[in-house]
Amino acid sequence: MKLKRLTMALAISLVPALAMAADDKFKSMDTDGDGAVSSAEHAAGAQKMFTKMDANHDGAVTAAEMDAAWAAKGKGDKAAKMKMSSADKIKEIDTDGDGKLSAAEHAAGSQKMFAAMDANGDGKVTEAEMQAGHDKAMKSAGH
Ligand SMILES: [Ca+2]
Ligand SMILES: [Ca+2]
Ligand SMILES: [Ca+2]
Repeated sequence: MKLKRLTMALAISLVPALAMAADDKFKSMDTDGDGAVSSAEHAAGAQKMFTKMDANHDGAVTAAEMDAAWAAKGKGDKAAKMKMSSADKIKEIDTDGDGKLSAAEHAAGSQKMFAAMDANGDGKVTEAEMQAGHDKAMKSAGH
């Protein structure tokens, strides 16, 4: 009985935490709080993410650095389910093919992603567009 109640309490407390994580990501990018992420806000968010992933600060993000960043965020399992490794993700936007992402390559890649997510082309991505765009991107990239 006690154990069951504990499991229930855990399940209840874990679910909102997961939902909040996605919401937080959107909110952290929506810096002016108007409920939509503009391309400038998205670019700033992408730059912040790049800096965070570049653990040795050499101006390039390797697959290992990306893996470590995702693992630290607790998204490793999700990434594995999407069947897209960090190396694959890098390949998608590694325009000079050196196997690493420069800040410029990452910026260009996230700009492309922003354009793909902005379904109605108004230069802003709402939370719904972001969710739908991510799902689509992950599916089409899943080969
Ligand atoms: Ca905004
Ligand atoms: Ca690096
Ligand atoms: Ca590169």
